[in-house]
Amino acid sequence: MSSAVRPPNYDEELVPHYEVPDLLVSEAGDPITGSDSWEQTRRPEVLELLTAYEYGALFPPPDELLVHDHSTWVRDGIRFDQSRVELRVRDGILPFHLLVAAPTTGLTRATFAGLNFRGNHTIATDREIWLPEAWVPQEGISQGHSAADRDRGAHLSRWPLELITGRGYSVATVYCGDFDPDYDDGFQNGVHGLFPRERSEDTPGTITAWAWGLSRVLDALVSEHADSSAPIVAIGHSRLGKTALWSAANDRRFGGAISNESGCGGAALTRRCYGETIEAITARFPHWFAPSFARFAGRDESLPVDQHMLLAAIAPRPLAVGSAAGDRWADPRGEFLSLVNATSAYRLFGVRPGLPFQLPAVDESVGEAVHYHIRSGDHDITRDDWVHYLAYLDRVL
Ligand code: GTR
Repeated sequence: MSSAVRPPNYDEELVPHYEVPDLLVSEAGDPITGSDSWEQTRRPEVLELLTAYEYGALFPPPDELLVHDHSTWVRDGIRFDQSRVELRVRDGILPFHLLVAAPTTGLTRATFAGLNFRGNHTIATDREIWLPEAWVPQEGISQGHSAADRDRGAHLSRWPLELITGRGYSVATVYCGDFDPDYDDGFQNGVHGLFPRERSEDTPGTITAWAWGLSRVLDALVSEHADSSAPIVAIGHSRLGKTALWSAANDRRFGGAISNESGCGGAALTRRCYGETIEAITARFPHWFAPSFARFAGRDESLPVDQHMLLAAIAPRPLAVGSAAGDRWADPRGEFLSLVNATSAYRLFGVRPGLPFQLPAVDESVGEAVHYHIRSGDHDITRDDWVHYLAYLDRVL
């Protein structure tokens, strides 16, 4: 963090008085009273505002998606499918490794589509899983920027595959760096390289690049399993939770979204300035957002959007927001209040969000059409989080 960044506020008394932008009034000042005016007027406006002021312009879909080198194996009641997918556009090719873990029954209630932080080989120990060919982050488990065998299974606890497949669900995952390496290179590499453009205020950041990638995971699943009617639910933890939300907000083919501790620029209300702020996030991660977002550093209240708008763009589809009590940086209360504010969009569709007014007790699960929980413990996605998400999806799907 640069020395100019103010220290985070963790005192509720010091949260500024704020008002979030009204979901139910259009930019022209007209009331939004039903699902039709939401779909035709307000949702497109919300997405445009989020594009212009926060995440940057969307990339077009690729011209072609080719699946190569398909392999499959079974272990402990889980069927693994691995493939190398090539995305082709006029000016280039972007390859990625897709890993799917499914129940061996061949029946799936729903597929969780989520990017992973450091490579498919970190989510399971199976030696069949290819190492990423792309740059991988240096901190933590790997040394240098190449993936290594010793990192196999390093993130096992984040992906409890036996639990998920045992409950009849599948997981489809890709290493986020296959779509855009997580460092600031001035918006050049990864997906950016496929669609070169002049730098501007709404140049897409890495979250938009990853969100585009998650839609390509969905494309690949749909092309491989055209006969399946099981919904595909976007999921992500932290920066990849921001990604899952932005992807599902734009791409209606996702049957729902799950945000695990996505915090600032994800589920949490920006205007609370609790924990991570625009100033802090754009100083450390200037490449995640469009350049326009950093202009609001230190004046979060004047940002024309707030994160309840991102959540509302997912309505009326299932939406779960999970926080952790020890993860003050991601502002659990701000994540809860953002979801509460987003429920006015859900009500337009006649669904009952069923959220309480107050932050629920730790480890309790609340909501009807939408879900919220705050887990005990720190910043992570754990088996306990998955237990909440599975119970919620069992109920609403
Ligand atoms: C933090 C960042 C958060 C969150 C987190 C993560 O350092 O400040 O916004 O995204 O990383 O992705 O683990």
